[in-house]
Amino acid sequence: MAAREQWGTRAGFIMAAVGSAIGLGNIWRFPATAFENGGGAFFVPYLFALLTAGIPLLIMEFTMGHKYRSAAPRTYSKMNKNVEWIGWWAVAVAFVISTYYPVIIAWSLSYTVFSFNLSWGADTEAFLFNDYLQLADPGQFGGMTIGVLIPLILVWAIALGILFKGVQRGIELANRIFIPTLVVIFLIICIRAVTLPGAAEGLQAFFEPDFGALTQGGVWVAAYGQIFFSLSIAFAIMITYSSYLPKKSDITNNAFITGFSNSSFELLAGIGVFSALGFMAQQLDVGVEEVVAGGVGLAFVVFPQIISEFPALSGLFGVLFFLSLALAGLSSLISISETYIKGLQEKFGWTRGKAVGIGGGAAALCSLIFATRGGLNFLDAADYFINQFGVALLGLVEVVLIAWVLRKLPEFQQHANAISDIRLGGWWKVCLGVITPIVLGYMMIDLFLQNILKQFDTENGNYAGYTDGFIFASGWAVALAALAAGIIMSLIRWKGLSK
Ligand code: LEU
Repeated sequence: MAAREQWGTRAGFIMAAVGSAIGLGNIWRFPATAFENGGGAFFVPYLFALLTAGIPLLIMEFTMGHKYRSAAPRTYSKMNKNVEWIGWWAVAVAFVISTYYPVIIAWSLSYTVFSFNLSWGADTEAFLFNDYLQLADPGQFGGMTIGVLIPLILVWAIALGILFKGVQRGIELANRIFIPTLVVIFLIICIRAVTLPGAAEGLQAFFEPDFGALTQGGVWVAAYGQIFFSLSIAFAIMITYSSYLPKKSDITNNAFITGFSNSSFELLAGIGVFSALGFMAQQLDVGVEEVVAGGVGLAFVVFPQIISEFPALSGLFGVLFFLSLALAGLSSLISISETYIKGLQEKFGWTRGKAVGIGGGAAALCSLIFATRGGLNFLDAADYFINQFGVALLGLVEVVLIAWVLRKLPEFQQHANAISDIRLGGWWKVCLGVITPIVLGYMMIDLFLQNILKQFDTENGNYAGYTDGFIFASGWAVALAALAAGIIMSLIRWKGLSK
């Protein structure tokens, strides 16, 4: 058996981990989530979630990867062979994310091209939904959208090409190029954005605290959801990446660097986005809250509008913005796919090439669903359900299992302390063993109740107003399928490395 692949340098590992963390979540998810959840007051639950759950979990996953030197399924099975299914469940959740995530990167590539002559015109909403996505009704496929399909193929070709090259010559090298480029581009965007007329009003809307929001459970749920998704924790990624760390590596310090870099970028994105929104609001002579929109709407409806209004060099600004979205997304997509590529390699003894071909090929094939005319609706439902009942639920299962069932925290603490600059104290165990399970446990009960009760609530209805049938087929079924796939994979015999 060939020696395990390893990162070439410490900086290479950090770039890759930061590259995974910084993604679409930072640029189009964070600013809108913060604004919807109390603006400046969101920082309180956000920082609380970062410090008590995000960074402690990141340290834990880095320790697991480093200690067991395996992708998630084998890591879990080495802890206890009865829990291998949790590792596969995490991998299956990553697989689902990797089927819709590249579609958003594909849109970004298209919009990079559209930026050259601002081809979205005056009505950017109609352009996105009617001209570009040609959106069909929820539940309908309505045939492929060629405009999405072509960049999607390109995204997969780049990602799988890099993954095929392996850890050092593929993932590490790509991130060493992507991440510094991304930071430079994004700084240019932010500097331009904060110097636009109206930027101050935008920033005020972003930072103005609404402390009443702190008493709402939903704000805390949003903060935890954002931290988990954004730090790529709880779904196999960071375990896989840290399994390539050389024996002599720092764990705790690397986790702090990764966590703080990600949050700094998130803050930067918030500043850039809200400055631009302030500018837009001033142009239209309305309040900032009237131009803000969540998710897809923010990046692909509001931003094109802002870009068109730019005093000068609109096209260039558009190219930079959408290119940064694509770059941030690509380095994250690579990390999501590496979870199943390495998992399959270890389980079946496949070469990297075979695992990239089969695993990556399967994900690419499934992603075609989201390139159909009904794609956006499927994407929206899958994203919501897999994040709540995949990522957040897995986070809870993971901490409860490790802290209380297997009681591994003292052993992990020793392992990390033996090789790290920063020593972990009792606070780390309190965060993972007490605070995180309580907050996440409460959140999950509330979420289940809300989503189940919604099926009977004729007034407020389902998530985003979708029908029961659609929510079941595109939401619940996807989240359940990931769990089922995890269990089935764990029942198959190991043909590669021993478990
Ligand atoms: N952390 C990434 C982001 O913020 C997402 C993850 C699924 C790789 O976009």
